[in-house]
Amino acid sequence: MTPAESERAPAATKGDSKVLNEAQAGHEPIGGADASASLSAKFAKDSAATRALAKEKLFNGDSVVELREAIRAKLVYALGKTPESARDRDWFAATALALRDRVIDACHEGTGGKVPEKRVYYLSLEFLIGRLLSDAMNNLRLVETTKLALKDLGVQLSEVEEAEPDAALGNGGLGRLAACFMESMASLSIPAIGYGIRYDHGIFRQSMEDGWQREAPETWLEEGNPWEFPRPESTYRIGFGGHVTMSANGDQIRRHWHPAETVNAVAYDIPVVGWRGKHVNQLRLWKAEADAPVELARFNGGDHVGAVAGRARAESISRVLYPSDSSAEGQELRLRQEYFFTSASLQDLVRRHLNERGDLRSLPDHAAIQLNDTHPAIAVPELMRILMEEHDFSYEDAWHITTNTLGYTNHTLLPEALETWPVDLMERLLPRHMQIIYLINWTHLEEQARQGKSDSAHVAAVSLIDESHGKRVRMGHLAFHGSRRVNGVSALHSELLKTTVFKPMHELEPDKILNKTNGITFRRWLHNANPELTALAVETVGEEVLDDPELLTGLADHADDPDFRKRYAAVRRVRKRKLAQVIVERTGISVDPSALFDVQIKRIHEYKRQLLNLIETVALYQAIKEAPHKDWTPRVKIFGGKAAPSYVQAKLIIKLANDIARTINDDADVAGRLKLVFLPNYSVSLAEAIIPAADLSEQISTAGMEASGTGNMKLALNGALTVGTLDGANIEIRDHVGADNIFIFGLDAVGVQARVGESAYAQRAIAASPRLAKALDAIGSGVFSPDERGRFGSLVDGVRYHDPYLISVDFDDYWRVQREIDAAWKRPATWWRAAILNTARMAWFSSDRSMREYAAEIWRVKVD
Ligand code: 26W
Repeated sequence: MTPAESERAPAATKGDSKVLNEAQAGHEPIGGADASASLSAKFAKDSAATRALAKEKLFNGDSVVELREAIRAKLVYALGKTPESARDRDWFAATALALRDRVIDACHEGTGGKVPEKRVYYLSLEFLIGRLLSDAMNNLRLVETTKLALKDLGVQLSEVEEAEPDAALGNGGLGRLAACFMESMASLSIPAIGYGIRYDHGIFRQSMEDGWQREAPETWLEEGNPWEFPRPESTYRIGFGGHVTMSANGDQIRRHWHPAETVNAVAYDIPVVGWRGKHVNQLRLWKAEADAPVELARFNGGDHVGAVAGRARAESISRVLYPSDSSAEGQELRLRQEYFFTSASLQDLVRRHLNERGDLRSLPDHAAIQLNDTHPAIAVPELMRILMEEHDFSYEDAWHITTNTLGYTNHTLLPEALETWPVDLMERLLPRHMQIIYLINWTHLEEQARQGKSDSAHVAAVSLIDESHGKRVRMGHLAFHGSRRVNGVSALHSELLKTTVFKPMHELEPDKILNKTNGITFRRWLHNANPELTALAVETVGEEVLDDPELLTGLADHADDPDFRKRYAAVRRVRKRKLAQVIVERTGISVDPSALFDVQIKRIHEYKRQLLNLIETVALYQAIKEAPHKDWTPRVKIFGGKAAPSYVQAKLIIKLANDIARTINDDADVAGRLKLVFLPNYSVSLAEAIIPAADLSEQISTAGMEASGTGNMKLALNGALTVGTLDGANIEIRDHVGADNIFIFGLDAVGVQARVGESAYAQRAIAASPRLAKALDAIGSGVFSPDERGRFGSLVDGVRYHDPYLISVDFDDYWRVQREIDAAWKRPATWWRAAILNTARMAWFSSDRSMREYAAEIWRVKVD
């Protein structure tokens, strides 16, 4: 935002608290607290009206009775409970089962049993889908019907919704993206199957113990999962280890893999219903089961424990999600998970293709397999193995089929996140695959030699095997080479792929890398998460906005209407009150809903720079204490996110946030101006509560390091203004919402690259910034950790002496833009105008747009 948009800030004189209150009044709902309560009721009515307007399919008295009886029958006959004894969790299961029936009806109506021309197979080790009830109700247009049916049974829908555990089968961005894509493909009627793992335990539950992160196992399946269908008839054998033999048939040599160990992959399907129930896809998750649950001979021989040891080993494959989303830890169990789900998925889709079409030669015409990062990259040799070993294809034909069926999406450039597997581990666990990888690599390097490119530097750069520190398979190179198209997830990221990690590969095939900027599903992140804002949009631009987000643009015409601004601001106010309640319930901290809610929610990682935000918080705290009577803009800094359990520095950052919170929240000198809250156990459902209540969205990664970001899109769509670097999709968000409606600061990716080449940049930056030096001194000397003064020494020294994430270099500009934001908040008319323009101009970031682009340019699937 530029100061040019000047609108005079209400004059606030030092020490005049009455004036300060008036300045804030622009952020109050019309009429204050009472009016806000009645507004809440009005919105509830509005959204009912909106939904009725939007023609809920079965919205009439009969269908309420019908659904009520269906829910009652599920409770009694499927769950064996009585309405009197049922807990919310039972009502949830009964409601989910009743709705699942309707999803299945929609599925049968939609496809009519026809074999689709082409299917998308989305292979992902993570699907962070969250709760499914509101998605299902909304997409079936049964929200009001369900609410009334439950009311008749004496139950409140909101309580039932709260009783659903999150399906948290993912770490962060990559897993949530897969969930948004699944919803969008169903809504666009793109025939698709998502393939992943049915983890018993999703991402760990985070709690705080004296400000430190503690992890506890997550138990979403404890009481079963009413959405899923077990499909024991779709079970595949997955081999590990063993040896390879050869046989000759004329001049044809064939190889046969004899695994030492096999594990069964059993399918569980979760239906994914699209918008208005027109189409239903499946999410097929694999559970690992032992071949023989008990080794009988051992059991009968008296070794009762040893007899079930094999079972425990086999089943450990789908036991738990790896909680690291930024460093490849290289553990054997992880490789077993990757191969397990990839092999099961490929066997399943090959079998389906053969049933439907009879001949695997036509696989590329009828199947597009998308690899979500390199986690399923073993698909390249596995599909080759299936084709050559089980279906007698020649190497050349198998390669043609493979490379015309696979696509690969890259989600990170961080070197520590790029997967490589030691060759000796691969040889031990997947001996046949290692042979095939060598064969692919040999063919690949022969082709280079044929083109006269056999100098050792070139060969080392394009080889699928990295020999620089022991021999390791580069999974990124393997996925790149085995795919028809490779894509990055934002414009900047896709360009950086071409100039950094994949530069040598890109030069060989310059048309292979495409950009497909990420998106989010508006059904979940606007319609379901923010029904009040949705009601306002429907009322303003018409109910068609539910089908076509481009119509949100029409809101821009009202951005200068003071009345509309008030209504838009009142919606935010309702959500901020709700969030304030969540905050006090979960942390005991009470916050003022009229303060600016400044939100940073995402995984805790050094490159995302929560530490920059915390240092700025300390500097602000110090500035307020020095001039307590200045007209500071009241702020609540809200943080949420999990740290990988083994990531020491990230866990220390959480502790720092909590230590700062304890100090400043109790300090009367800053009361009413500054608070800090760390909300524990960030999750999809907590995000749904935070995002509609956010005024400011922190997207402050070191430029060049955040591949895209998708939280940035959710927050901007809901009208939070972004403070961000020119990184990932922030750049495209700026292009859409307009440079006047976003706060950009700091070095860009080129600037970062130049600066890291210099020496002592951190020392110089700190010497030039007394404010930064003072904040670092406070943290480093134990002002926030009097019980252990040296606790944060390593964090502070990291910034002072090394600072690979350039916190020191970007600090002053960050401080500058934050003060600009303080000033902008005092001009409510301008603030709300910018917020409205954000909502109005974010339509392009719908994952429907992303999916249409993938369909047209990568998968070659028709979308009506
Ligand atoms: C092997 C360990 C590991 C696990 C997961 C390394 C890296 C990952 C993911 C690729 C990390 C991830 O989630 N990346 C995020 O993907 C989002 C969706 O494209 C982007 O929006 C985020 O910017 C990116 O960090």
